[in-house]
Amino acid sequence: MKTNKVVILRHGESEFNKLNLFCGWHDAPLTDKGLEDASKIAVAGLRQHQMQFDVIYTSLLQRAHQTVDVIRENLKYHDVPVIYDWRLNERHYGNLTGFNKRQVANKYGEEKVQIWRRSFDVLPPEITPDNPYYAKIRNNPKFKDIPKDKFPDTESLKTLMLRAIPLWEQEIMPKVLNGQRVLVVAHGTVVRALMKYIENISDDDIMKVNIPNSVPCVFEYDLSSGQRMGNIQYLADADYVKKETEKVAAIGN
Ligand code: DG2
Repeated sequence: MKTNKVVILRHGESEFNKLNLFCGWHDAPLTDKGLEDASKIAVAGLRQHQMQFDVIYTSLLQRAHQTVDVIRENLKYHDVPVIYDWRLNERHYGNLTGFNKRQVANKYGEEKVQIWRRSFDVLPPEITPDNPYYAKIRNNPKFKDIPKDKFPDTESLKTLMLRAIPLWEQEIMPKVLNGQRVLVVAHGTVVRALMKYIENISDDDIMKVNIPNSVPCVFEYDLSSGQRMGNIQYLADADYVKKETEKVAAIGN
């Protein structure tokens, strides 16, 4: 049976992840730990499983680009083309952008914060011009080609899926089913969106899914039927994946 694998990865720890701030479309860089984990965890997992790629897809955000750069550098993938697409950007966190998750939980309650973070279709409040990150996001030159009517002021998992799944269906999957080896380097909510779609996870069950930084997730397809095979495989130690997933799920300090 001829099969092919596609790998989806959340970037390494960003400055905003470290400070426990809602990040979304703010263009935060990786921390030193994020850079180190991209190499120690992501590269190590890909190397151990002898993963090779023909093309890499990523978002327009630097935390994803830095992760791609570490992978290309360490695995000598300099000739592998990288496709940058805004539809792989993290969900826009609206007016929560830049605020500390714990402080927002203290103000609005943990339940409300978890609904904003993990529900399928509840939108955070729209970003307003007085938000310290409003102008930076609106004027980010990387976003200049995003169609005006598509530029969000807030997004839920549901609205993120409306932009990300067409890219997956129309561009990425045809390549995968054609035998090309594809790596997607994106963000927590984008990985959840793709997983929800691929695994047909219900709107309720997706609330419990959390994605650790720097852990490659592998999905295998039967090329003759186009069907998914087996379970998701995480290319990292199971205890590490569990510990990091729990950290992401928690609101933090
Ligand atoms: C995080 C996700 O996105 O945060 O936007 O703050 O994957 O780009 O670091 P990422 C953010 P949570 O939804 O886990 O709170």
